[in-house]
Amino acid sequence: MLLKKMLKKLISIYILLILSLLQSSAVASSSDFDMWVKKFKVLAVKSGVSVKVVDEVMNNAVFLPNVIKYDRFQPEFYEDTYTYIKKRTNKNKVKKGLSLYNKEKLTIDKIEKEFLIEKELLLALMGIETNFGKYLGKMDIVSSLSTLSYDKRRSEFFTKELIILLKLVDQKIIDKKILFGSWAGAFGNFQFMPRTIRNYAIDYNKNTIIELKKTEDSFASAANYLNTIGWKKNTPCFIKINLNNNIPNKYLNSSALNIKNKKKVKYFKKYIKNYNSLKIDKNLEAAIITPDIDIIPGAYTYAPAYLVFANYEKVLNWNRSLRFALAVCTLKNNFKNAI
Ligand SMILES: [Ca+2]
Repeated sequence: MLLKKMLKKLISIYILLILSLLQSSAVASSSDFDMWVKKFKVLAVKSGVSVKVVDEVMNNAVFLPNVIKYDRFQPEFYEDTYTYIKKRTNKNKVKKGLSLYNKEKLTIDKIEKEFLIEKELLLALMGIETNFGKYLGKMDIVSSLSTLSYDKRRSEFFTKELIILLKLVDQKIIDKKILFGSWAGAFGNFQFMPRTIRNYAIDYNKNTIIELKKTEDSFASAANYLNTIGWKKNTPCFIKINLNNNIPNKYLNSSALNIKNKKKVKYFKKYIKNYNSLKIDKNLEAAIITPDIDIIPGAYTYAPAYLVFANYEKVLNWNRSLRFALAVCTLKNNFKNAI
């Protein structure tokens, strides 16, 4: 009995100890975050943001544990390319995009002409980024950027993004009251990070403020971005090919970071089974991608395979993912057949 009592006592002491430790670490981490906010405010003012805006915006910043969770445990990507593309470019998506286009036809057509960017591409990007404005994200992006700047993993990158965001608020380019977006700080119909807003976003309807959740400003900003980075209207993005297995490995790209070994299409003739039926200018420069090789265990090495062109790399510029760019250009083609 005595032993049992002692054991009980020991357990309760142990639990108390654990609880107090947990509590003190929670207190420590929140005061650490407050310390970080203080230091960050000094840095922001030094970088040229007004004291007033730094205070107004940063006084509401809180540490969001979920943001760290999303950052650490981004679900590993096991979908093969076909599944990924099929899910994101289906008939429903086209239907939804068409209904938006029919409502906003005048604005979207005008933007297409002015920036030389196909409306189908703009619709495809918006459809894949936010399902036409349905998933804009509900996170307070000042707090998500603050959490990621406070966190060690990519602190430098997110600190810069946060300072850019404060400057945009300070210059009254964007409204601090509507800063809700993704857990990683992306914002609006096309999910722009602060740096993208600064570099490419425009106040298309000239009401002195950039509204990236509204059609006029968001479509014009996306079109301006694509035009500035060099998207060429009416030139191809990618074409599917069937490879012979005599293709040297060095020509197979499976990383979106750096597309290597570009040649004229005709150079690849001996490696492509369906070469003669490719409806494409054979003098165009292209590279070969095989996106499933590194990700899907046991994937058949040479399928699926695609020839990708300069435009494809512009979409990678927007988002470094081979599958994302394939899905965007596929959805673009689906719109082309439907509009
Ligand atoms: Ca505006």
